[in-house]
Amino acid sequence: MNVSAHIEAVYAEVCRRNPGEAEFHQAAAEVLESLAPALERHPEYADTGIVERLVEPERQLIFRVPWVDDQGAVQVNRGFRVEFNSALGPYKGGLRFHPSVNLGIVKFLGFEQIFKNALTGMAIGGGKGGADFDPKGRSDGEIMRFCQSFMTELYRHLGEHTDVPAGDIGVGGREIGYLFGQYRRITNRYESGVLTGKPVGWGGSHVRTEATGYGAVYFAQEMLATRGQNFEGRRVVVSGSGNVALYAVEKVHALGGRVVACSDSSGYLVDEDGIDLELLKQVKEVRRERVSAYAEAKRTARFSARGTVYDVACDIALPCATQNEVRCEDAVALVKNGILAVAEGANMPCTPEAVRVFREAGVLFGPGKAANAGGVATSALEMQQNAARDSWSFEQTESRLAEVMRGVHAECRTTAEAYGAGPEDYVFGANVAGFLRVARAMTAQGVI
Ligand code: NDP
Ligand code: 2IT
Repeated sequence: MNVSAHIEAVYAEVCRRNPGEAEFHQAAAEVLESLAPALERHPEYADTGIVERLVEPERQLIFRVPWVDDQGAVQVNRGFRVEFNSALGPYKGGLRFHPSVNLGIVKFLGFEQIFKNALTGMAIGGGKGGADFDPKGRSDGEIMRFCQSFMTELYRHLGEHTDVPAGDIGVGGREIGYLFGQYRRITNRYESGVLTGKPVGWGGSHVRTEATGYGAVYFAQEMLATRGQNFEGRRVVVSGSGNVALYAVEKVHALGGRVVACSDSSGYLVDEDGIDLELLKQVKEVRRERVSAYAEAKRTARFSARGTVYDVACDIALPCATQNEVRCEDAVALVKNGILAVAEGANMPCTPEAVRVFREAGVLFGPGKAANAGGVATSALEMQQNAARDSWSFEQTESRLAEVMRGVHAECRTTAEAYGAGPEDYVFGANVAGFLRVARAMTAQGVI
C-alpha cells in the first residue's frame, strides 16, 4: 500500500472505531495529514504499525463519580482518564472539569498531548482526563467532595511512574490540592510527583501557574523574531480569562505589548487602555466572577455579550479559551484587520478552516501542541524537583521554561524544512517532530 492510502485507511478506521467523537477525528486528521513525508523516509514505521498503534489509546477509563451537594442531594458525574501513550514516560496531561467533557474530547486532548509532550524533549508520555462536572457556582465544600470522589476511583490508576495528572479547564491549584489530599489519604504515601500544578510551598513549582500563558507568548515572540518583529507597541487580543489567558496577558504587557480585549463564555471585554491585570485577577481568581464585572468596575472598559473577541482589531491573537473557538469567519476578520501572528494558548482553538485562512494569508501560526507546551514542560520540571526533593527559584524555573520554548520553536522549523516544507509551516513541523520522537521510542520498545 502506498503511504497516502495507508494514512487514509488509518483515518477511516479511526472514524469507524470511534463513532461520534468529532474532536478526536479532527485532531487525528490534522496529525495524519502531516505524516506522509515522514513515513516515506521511514518505511519501518509503516511496517510496524506505528500509526495504527498511535491512534489507539493504551488504556481508556470511564467511571462513576457520585457526590453529595450542599442541599444533601446525590449527584452523579462521569469521570474519564485516557492513558494514550507511554513510550516516552509516564502518562502526563491535565484533568478538565467542564459540562462539555465526553470521551471524544478527552481523546482529542490526550492524542494532542502525546506529540506536545514529545516536542518538549522531556520524558513524559501522553494522557488526559476529566469529568462532565460543572464547577460554576459550586461551593468550596462541593468542589472538595467532588474531587475526593473523583480521586477515590482514579487513584488506583495513578503513580509518579505511571500516570501524572495536572490541571486544565476548571481544574487549578484548589482542585489539585483536594485531589492530592485524597490520594495521600487513600495510599498512605506522600508521593509529591503524582500530580503537578500543586501550590508552591508543598511540592508545587514556581512558574507552573504562569507557564502556559508565558510559554505561548514566548512562542509568539520567537515566531515574530524570525521576521524582525516583536511585541513592543502591538495590539493583542487574548480569548478566555482563565489560567492560560491571565498569564498570557501578564507576559505580553511585560514585553511592551497592549492586550486590549479578553473574554469568557458569556462575552468579551474591551479596554483600550490595556487590560488591568490586577483588576482582572481580582474578578476571576479571587471573586470567581464573569469578565462583565471588570467593565462594571472600570469605566474605560466595555463588555459585549454579542459578537466575538475576534471582532476587535489586533496585530497578534492568542486564543486561550477552548477548542474550535476561532471559526473561519473570525480568521477572515482577523486577516482583514491586518493580523501578523496567532499562537494557540488553548488546545485546538482554531478550526481547520481558520488555520487554512491564516496559512493562505501568510500569518505566522503557532499550533497549540507547540505554542502551549510550556505548561506541561513546567509540570515536568515540577516532577524533576519532586524527585530530587528540591525547589528551584522563580528565575531559574522561568529560564528553563524559556529555553524549552525556544527549543520547541526551533525544532518545529528545522523539522519542517528537513521534511520538505517551508520553515514557517509550524503545524507540519510540530506534528512531524513529535511523531518522530515517539515513533523512535515505540520502535525500539517492540510491538506492545
Ligand atoms: P480555565 O478554566 O482557567 O479557563 C478557561 C477559560 O476559557 C475561561 O475564561 C472560560 O470561560 C473559557 N471557556 C472555557 N470553555 C469555554 C467555552 N466552551 N466557550 C467559551 N469560553 C470557554 O482553563 P485554562 O486557562 O487552564 O485552559 C484554557 C485552554 O488552555 C484549554 O484549551 C486548555 O486545554 C488549554 N491548556 C491549558 C493548560 C494549563 O496548564 N492550564 C496547558 C495547555 C493548554 P468561562 O469561565 O465562561 O467558562
Ligand atoms: O493541555 C495541557 O498541556 C495541560 N493541560 C497541562 C498538562 C500538564 O500535565 O501539565
